[in-house]
Amino acid sequence: MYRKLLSLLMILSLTLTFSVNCFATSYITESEFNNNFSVADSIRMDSYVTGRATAGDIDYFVFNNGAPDDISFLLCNGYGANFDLRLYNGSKQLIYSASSTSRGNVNEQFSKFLLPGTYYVSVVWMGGTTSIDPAPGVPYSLEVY
Ligand SMILES: [Ca+2]
Ligand SMILES: [Ca+2]
Repeated sequence: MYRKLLSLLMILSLTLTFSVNCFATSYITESEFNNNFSVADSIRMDSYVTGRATAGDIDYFVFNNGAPDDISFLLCNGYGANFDLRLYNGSKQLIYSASSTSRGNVNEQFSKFLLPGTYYVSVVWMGGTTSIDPAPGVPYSLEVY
């Protein structure tokens, strides 16, 4: 009984964490031009970044992982575009690509065990909605934690 309650609580807290991630009110915003590795925006782990992407606008971010750990990546998307989320190591080699073919409210989420070092993440617009007013592009939020 206690065990069941505990797992229920864990599921509940995971659900809550997930919602908080997607609807956090405190963000840092991407800074264009960030369309390749050399001009990637620096982000900190456990903080949110928001940006906009569309056809022809790829967004690159770079972060430093301080300790060997399972690192989670969450891209929240609620505006009818299909985004892919890609992870690269410090040598700019692709480690993982999270892609869904679904549009709409489909988030990209994955975890990877990462050694300490520099990593890059890119957000790539793959289709669907091209722009949400007033600014060009389709909004998303990204968290590395
Ligand atoms: Ca952008
Ligand atoms: Ca960009």
